[in-house]
Amino acid sequence: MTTTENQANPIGFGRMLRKEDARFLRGKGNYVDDLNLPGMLHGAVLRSPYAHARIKSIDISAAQAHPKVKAVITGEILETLNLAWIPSLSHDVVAVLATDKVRFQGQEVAFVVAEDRYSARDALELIEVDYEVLPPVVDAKKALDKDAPVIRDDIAGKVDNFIFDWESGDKAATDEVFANAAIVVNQDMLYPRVHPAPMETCGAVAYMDPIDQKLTIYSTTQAPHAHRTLYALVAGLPEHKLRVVSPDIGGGFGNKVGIYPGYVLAIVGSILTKRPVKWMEDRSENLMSTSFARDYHMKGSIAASADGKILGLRVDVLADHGAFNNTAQPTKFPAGFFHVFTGSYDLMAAHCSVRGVYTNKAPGGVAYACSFRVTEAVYLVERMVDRLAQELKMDPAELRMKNLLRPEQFPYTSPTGWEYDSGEYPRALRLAMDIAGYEELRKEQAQKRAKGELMGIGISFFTETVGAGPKRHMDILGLGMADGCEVRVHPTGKAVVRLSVQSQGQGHETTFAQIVSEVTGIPPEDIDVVHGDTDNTPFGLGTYGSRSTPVSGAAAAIAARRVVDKARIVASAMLECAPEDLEWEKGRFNIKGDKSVGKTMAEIALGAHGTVELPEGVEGHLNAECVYDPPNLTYPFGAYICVVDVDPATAKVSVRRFIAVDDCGPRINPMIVEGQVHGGLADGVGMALMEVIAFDEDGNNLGASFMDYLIPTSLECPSWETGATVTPSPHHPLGLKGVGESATVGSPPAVVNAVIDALAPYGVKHADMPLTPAQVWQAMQGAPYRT
Ligand code: MCN
Ligand code: CUM
Repeated sequence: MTTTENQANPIGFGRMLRKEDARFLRGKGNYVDDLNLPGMLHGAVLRSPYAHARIKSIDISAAQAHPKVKAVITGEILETLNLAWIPSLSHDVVAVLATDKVRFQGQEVAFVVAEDRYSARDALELIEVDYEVLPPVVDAKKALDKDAPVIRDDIAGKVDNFIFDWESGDKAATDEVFANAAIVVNQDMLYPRVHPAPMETCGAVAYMDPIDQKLTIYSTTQAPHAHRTLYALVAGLPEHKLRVVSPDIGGGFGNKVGIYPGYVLAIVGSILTKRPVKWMEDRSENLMSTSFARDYHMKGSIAASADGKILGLRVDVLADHGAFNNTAQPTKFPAGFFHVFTGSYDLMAAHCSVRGVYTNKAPGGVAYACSFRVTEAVYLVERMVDRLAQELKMDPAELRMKNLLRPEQFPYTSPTGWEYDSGEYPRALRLAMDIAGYEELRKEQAQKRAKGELMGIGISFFTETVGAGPKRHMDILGLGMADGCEVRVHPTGKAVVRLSVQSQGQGHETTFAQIVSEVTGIPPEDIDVVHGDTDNTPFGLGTYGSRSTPVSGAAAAIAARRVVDKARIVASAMLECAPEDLEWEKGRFNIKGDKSVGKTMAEIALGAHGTVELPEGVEGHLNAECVYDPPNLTYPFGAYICVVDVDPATAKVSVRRFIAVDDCGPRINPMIVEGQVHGGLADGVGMALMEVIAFDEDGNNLGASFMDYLIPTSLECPSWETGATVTPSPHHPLGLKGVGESATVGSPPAVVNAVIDALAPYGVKHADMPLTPAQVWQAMQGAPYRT
């Protein structure tokens, strides 16, 4: 495999500038909000100012009388179309527009369609809603109190805010391990509610063509095919008359997996007005009402022998799912993949239980590069291991080295049933320690402590679980998670690859061309990648859970191999020899033993489309397709080390260095992988130090703008130091593992571990994220404090 380190386009894998940047860098991207269809109208959503209130009446007459308003839609009107409520992704229902009650601040109450965006927004002010304010449930820990207000009284017979109980692992075996362990450490921790906050907010343009009755929905979606099928199932629209187009997406990060009320409202608006309708939310709407992430209250316990052999792990989770259970994960897993929480260690037993509750907050939960909640799982185990190191007075690197899974244990089945495909963990940790100069850093830390300076070194080692998923275990609302790919080679040897996944910034137009190039030898610049249009791409479930490379990448590799297999037959017909007498040399077939006689892919393509006589039963042209049902997920991993300085006077944390060694198998494009890692590390610094969606006691969202919801900038980030090891996946056709969420999953515990390490002279054992100066200051004063 080529690993060309220059920026010239390689054949196959290697560093290569992104093809899509030709338009992005010139400001020529084509986002949903760039669309301007003839006669297009604009929609705006009226949202609830209250977290919990009964709707007594809605008066839309003044809004309807506005000269530029074309339609005003309420929940009552949607009820007549059977669209007031739609199924959620987790066997619940979600209100498109509130009918009975509003259940979180920012919930959709009415929709105005007008000639222009300004008039639509102006008309919202003319709608009179009479609310009866109800007490809200804001604290998940109080959601199950006897006297807690019942949020979901729309569900027949519902008398509490309980959603589900779910568990994994062997409870009895775990209890026994704990009963016999020399050391048990307990730690409560919160992974706070955060938001993916993509640069582009969510939006849609819907157009129902009144002539051919075809509905086209241009929307910010990570999963166009899944959306189309769900629209068909929910609204009873014929699927062949539905086209979902996802143009350029300005960041998804899980925020654009689900179907939002606004999309449905744009569709209904278009059906009612017979004109295209655009709906585009603003920043506050995005932060207040779309998929949040995390909000896991965790009670962890870790058991070990006196000399630091980790024996068992258990955790009880209270999961705040907001007002509707609309988390997006494979059906059988209400807590996503949280039960991979034993992480990278070889333990005897483990058990987790998760209880989901409703609160008066926006729904969601699975977003923000979470790998279906592996983020929460990695945070839990990596904080617990550090807590254990603290109690044992053992170096956290040494404790990890002692307990990491060893290469010969792979494939490894975890105590909760995951089969890790491959790994060389100690090598990755050693490399990270070498890059960091770990031993020297510890010496420096000791010298600084002697002077009263606070320096901290934090480690995390993570195992990711990506590439959902095998059909036998995983589906989303009954749809299997296979992905399709079609490769078509044109007569002159150029090619087009059609994918079911959808890039939101990950660079698929480049990397999928590189995959096909790697297999066929056609240069990547001669391969066009088509995605994001259900009329022009094969079915598949879309991009999330870093599944594009593990699933769709495998489909592309196999389809490309099928092209090469076919090319061999065509070449043999052209050269009048047997297919077995040919030898493949990336991009051409030669007669075995004589490189001077052969045919290039371009010549073969022309032959396949030309008059060459092919053997009986072999069809012409040079196309192939594949639907890939992955046999297992892929398990990328990494070792991260963070160095922080804490100002003892102001409690401000500065991240001085961050070392990240990632192993995602072979790298298609090392530059893109580094970009993915850099972005994820910034996410981690953000979550660890500043990001949180906080609420006041009335359920008011306190983070509804970037003035209040802080995201990291280059000023808070050090110059990342990255490294790589390469452990191929044994089951992926090219050995590839996903990487898109690795750094977001792996980095928060490294930062938190570093801060807690810095605060050791104060006896601090734990403090919850975000570690703002106020939070760190309180920890230094010994007072437990929560944002
Ligand atoms: N890649 C590679 N070699 C590998 C693995 C991956 O070169 N061994 C490349 C891929 O080909 C792809 C990129 O790295 O171009 C990420 O690949 P993958 O891990 O397969 O993840 P996906 O493409 O499925 O992307 C999804 C993932 C998720 S779930 C979130 S959330 C997230 C992330 O990607 N959202 C992002 N990274 C993001 N990056 C950007 N810019 N924008 C987002 O919204
Ligand atoms: Cu969980 S965020 Mo990504 O899987 O789209």
